[in-house]
Amino acid sequence: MGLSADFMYEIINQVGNYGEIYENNLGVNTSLGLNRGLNALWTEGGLLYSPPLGGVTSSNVDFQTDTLSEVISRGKIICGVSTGIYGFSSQTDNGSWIGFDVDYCRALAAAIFNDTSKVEYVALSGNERFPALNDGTVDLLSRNSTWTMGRDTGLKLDWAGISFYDGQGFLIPASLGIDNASQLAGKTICVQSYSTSEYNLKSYFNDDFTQVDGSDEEYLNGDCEVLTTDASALLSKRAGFDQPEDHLILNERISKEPLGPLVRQSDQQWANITRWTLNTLIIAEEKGINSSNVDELKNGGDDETRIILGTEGELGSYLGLSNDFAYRIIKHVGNYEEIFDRNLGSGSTLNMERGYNNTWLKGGLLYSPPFDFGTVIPVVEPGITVNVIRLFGNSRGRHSTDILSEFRISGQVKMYALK
Ligand SMILES: N[C@@H](CCC(=O)N[C@@H](CS)C(=O)NCC(=O)O)C(=O)O
Repeated sequence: MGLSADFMYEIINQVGNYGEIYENNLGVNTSLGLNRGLNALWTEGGLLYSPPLGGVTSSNVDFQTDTLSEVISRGKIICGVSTGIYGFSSQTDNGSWIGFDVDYCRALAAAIFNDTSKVEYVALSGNERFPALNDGTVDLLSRNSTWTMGRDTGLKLDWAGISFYDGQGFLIPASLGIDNASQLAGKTICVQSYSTSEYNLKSYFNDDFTQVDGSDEEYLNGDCEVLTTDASALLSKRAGFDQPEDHLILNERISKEPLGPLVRQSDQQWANITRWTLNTLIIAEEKGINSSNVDELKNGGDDETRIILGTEGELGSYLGLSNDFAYRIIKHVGNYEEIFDRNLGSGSTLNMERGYNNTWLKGGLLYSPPFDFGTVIPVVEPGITVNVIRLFGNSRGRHSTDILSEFRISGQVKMYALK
């Protein structure tokens, strides 16, 4: 990033960590007396969650392109998915792709083409995925890929956000008679090379294990005694075993694995499209907008719902998309809850719990920034009279003809004006 190697040390040494800054400026011992609330750590009931740092990794490729224009002229998105993790991305007998990560690609196709079939899927192994994105073989990855600082900065990538909060676990034969991960030291362990799983494993066991490069096949062949990767992938793999009950997933999670779709960092517009496609799925669940009621809510919903669905405002045009891009996503693919349930949750054989992957309103970590309104006037001269239909902050949601000068605006204020 062009900083000194100890920049994090300097931040913490000179300013402190988040908790210190909060407590010193806003906390219960200050005149503001604020509780941490949503701003507590994720492990303490709040939403603060940082991707891990990850290993050292870098790429010199910085592929510049206008991805949206290329996608539109090509007539389809090229989406990199995993080679097969049931529930996330796998192929049916007739060759079509299904799963949670696949539905994200379909959502993107709905946003751009109003047609979920306009996707070409490229199956990529753990080793192949980042080079394929860096060199332009795929437009994005939607594939159990952990957001780490090392990858984000070193590989010049941009995560759209977190679509699935995961952690690394261990799958073992029940016959091994072990119930705690620390007892696995010295064992032969199957792990995908070039993955965060490999990196975490080495530091967890201090290199005291024998590594076999591989996954479920090698594990079932008996090449190793233990299989480790993201717990969600372990659940999915075990569900496909002939005798799933003969295998245990230990309770320990030895890492944070925030998974989500990602793109090259050199194309900000494309990054925004992928980010707000993910946020559409999340905010739609927050607001109870789903594929069954989206038509009704398009005209009958509250202010923000109409903004999200493009009935009012022109958010889509800022992304280079149709203003009803979010409507198209929800209509054709559904909201986050619908996608989770049919691929991973109660509507699937995996029957996973929502856990951290629930909306923040129900105790999970999924949280979308709000969608907002229409045309932006970036700089407003104090004293100027403008008809305003909505303002940020407390005045948000006001209707028509408030006079700006009444608000005694000074300096720079971003606001939305009547078109
Ligand atoms: N989330 C981890 C692990 C991802 C990973 O590559 N997992 C392996 C083991 S489940 C995998 O996806 N294998 C199937 C494949 O390569 O298509 C990461 O981003 O490094």
